[in-house]
Amino acid sequence: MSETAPAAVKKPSRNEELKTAIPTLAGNLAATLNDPAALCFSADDEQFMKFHGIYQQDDRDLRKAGKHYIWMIRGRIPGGVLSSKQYLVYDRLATTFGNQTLRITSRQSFQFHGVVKSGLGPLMKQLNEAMMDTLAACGDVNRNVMAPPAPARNGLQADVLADAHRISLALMPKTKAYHSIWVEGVQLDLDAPENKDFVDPLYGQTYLPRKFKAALAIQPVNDVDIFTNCLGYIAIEEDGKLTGYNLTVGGGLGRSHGNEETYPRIADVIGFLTPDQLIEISQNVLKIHRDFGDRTNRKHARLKYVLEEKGAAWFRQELETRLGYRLADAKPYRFEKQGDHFGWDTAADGTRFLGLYVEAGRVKDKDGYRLKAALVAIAQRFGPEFRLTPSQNIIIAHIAAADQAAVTQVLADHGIPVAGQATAIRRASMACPSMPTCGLGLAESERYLPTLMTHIEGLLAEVGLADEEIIIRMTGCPNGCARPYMAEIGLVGKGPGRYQLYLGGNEACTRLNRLYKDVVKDPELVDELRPLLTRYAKERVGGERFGDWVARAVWTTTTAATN
Ligand code: SRM
Ligand code: SF4
Repeated sequence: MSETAPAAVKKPSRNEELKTAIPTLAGNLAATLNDPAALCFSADDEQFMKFHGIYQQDDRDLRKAGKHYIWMIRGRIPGGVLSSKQYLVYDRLATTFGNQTLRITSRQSFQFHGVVKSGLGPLMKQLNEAMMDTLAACGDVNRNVMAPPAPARNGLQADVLADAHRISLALMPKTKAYHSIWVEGVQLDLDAPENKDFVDPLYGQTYLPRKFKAALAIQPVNDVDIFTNCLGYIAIEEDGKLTGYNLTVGGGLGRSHGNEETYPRIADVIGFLTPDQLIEISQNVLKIHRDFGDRTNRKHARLKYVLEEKGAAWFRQELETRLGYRLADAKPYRFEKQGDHFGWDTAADGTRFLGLYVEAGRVKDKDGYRLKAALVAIAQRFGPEFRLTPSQNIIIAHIAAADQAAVTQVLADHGIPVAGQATAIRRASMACPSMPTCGLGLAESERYLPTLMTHIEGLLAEVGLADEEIIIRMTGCPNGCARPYMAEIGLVGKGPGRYQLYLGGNEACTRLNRLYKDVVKDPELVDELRPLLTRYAKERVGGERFGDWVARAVWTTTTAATN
């Protein structure tokens, strides 16, 4: 008998069992969809639905009166670019089947919220009939691929956007269940030869251990927050032409309160590749996650943990072995800022584009502010392109120079100013949805940040910094959907009305911030920030940003609070 018992073999998670049992991801979705008496989908089907871009939720404001089921649907919109025709379909579906709003996400997509069960089938069918889809917008697969949204100032942007589309297509799951359920409205025929022993050619039978995220960036603007992605490409140019990309791997932000095994992580820069290598490298990075990610613990299953535990050198070697060739070394690169462009500007082709601030990414009509109606009017009259940004804002692109004033007028008629859209600090803020739709929210976020920003604007004026931009991001829980761990001030929900306060990210979003205070109650947030901002106003050197001042003056004199 051996002296020590063998280490217990950890059991794969429930999601792994589900994927193994039904690799087509069909679940029992069509039957429940077509059964008017069924109020909701089963717990197992909830997991399958995610791969189809759909979340089963319940309205948390109404919970006291019982569960009121609603569905959230997320689009697959690589690089966030939509034609006017496509935009009008999104708008119409949100009006007919959703809660009359469209939510621009922090990964350049749209979400419908508040869709009722009877609207789910028609919404999905009509979206697909308009040649758009939601496949793989959620689930253990590659998610919406991000790319810089600003229209081309040189040849680079169009190439990078085209590469975002190539990656998105190459990493799509191949199951026929999506088409069968949402377009044909019937359960997938599991006896058909192509479905019987279906195994996805890229993902295998069990897909990935967890979600996978990819983005492309054009330096010096890090608008896509490249280092927070599992897979990233930093464009390298020569004479305005794309020569290739630096590959980044292993970023991610999600964590859980009180669980030291979970943490945000900045990606490693692995090497350089040419555009013709892009697809095989993307697929092989994904396969390394597939083969080495932790399938026993979903909180520890992202690619970032493989990188952290095995190291960047190991990763590069594993990738090169799979590719059968060596990667070139990474080229020098430099990021200077993140964020969006606001107001009118001119693209390389001479057309005009307009960056519009959208509070918390919510396209809606409320009181005198009628953004939703204005965008419809602009789409119908001028036919521009709509570009969703990773900071939840929108760019109206390809407007003829002669139409610029008319577009400005349409917006003004709907209560939307083009000049002075919001203060610099408000424009640089982001919040995740949290209440009432997100089942994981611990504290308010989207509904609370605007009020808090008004108080912070007052505080900035009080200390003489009214025009200062400070990146503030809030989330209702530690999952990090609005990327709070990269912000100069990050607020992370801990419980109702309570937030963790993180400080010290930088303008280029290349540095993680640190926990400054573990619990701050919402009425005390401004008082907590007052002494810091007062000191910053006095001590900053030149145009030093708040986050850089924190890193210089606060981090060196305080010990980080504990998780
Ligand atoms: Fe997220 C889960 C919303 C970007 C990390 N996220 C969720 C869910 C689906 C809640 C759930 O699982 O039940 C949220 C739906 C709320 C609702 O009612 O709409 C949700 N995430 C969002 C969006 C809409 C936030 C936003 O303000 O725009 C973003 C949708 C992006 C998209 O179009 O695909 C969104 N989520 C992110 C990001 C930022 C990013 O990708 O750039 C992150 C951090 C980066 C990362 O992935 O590491 C993020 N979301 C998470 C996590 C934590 C994952 C982890 O590694 O632990 C969860 C929880 C989970 O997956 O179990 C989550
Ligand atoms: Fe929900 Fe948390 Fe994501 Fe906010 S950060 S949307 S509360 S999962």
